[in-house]
Amino acid sequence: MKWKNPLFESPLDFGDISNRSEKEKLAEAVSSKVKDGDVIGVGSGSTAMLAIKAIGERVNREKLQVKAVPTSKEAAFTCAYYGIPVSSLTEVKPDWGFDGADEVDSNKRLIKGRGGAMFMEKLVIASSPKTYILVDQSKFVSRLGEKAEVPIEVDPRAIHLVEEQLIEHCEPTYVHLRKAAAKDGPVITEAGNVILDVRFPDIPHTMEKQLKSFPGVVETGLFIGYSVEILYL
Ligand code: ABF
Repeated sequence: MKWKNPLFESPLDFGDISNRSEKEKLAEAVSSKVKDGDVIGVGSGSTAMLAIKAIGERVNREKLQVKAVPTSKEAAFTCAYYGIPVSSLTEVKPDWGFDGADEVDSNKRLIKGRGGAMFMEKLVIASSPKTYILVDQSKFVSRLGEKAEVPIEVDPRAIHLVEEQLIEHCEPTYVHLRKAAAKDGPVITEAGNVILDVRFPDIPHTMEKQLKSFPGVVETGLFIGYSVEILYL
């Protein structure tokens, strides 16, 4: 008897998604950029999942040979579900990529990391000559940090050290340890770290590098100066 993977039996509908129809149009737009033979960096979050679906449908319909470099287990699973072969940065270099964001300002500076995958997202974006950032209208801000907190992925042994450094050097409005739910323990990232969600009164251009210089900081959700093109309706 042929074994069927039970993970792939029920339809994948991604649950409730805010601004879904706008995100679906962005997903279609990015899927039209796929060419036969492409190695594609694949982001995380709901917009990226809809884009994987649109790409998977095109790839299957047109029998295109592509490879995906996923930024999370969620992205890898969704690629597998739609029959898109996955690879990794140790094997291939992406030709281009796509991802979502939580905030974008007029200088293409981003805050990402609501799903806690910013470590891999940054590795894949930094390895790709160009990444399309798919954003619905709710993501545009005139001042970075206007609505979103900046997530900082931290080795669990360094929480207090990083918090002290943040307070001493960056004067944050607050620093919160991200929890799975109000009474639960901390969210643990795929790399086994925790996340501090930090509100800053101001985010200067130098802040991404400054935060990375603190011992214990693995990655941040600030994406400043990367090769990105913002895709919106
Ligand atoms: C990922 O998904 C994250 O970096 C970002 O935080 C989030 C955007 O989510 P969505 O596409 O669901 O709005 O891209």
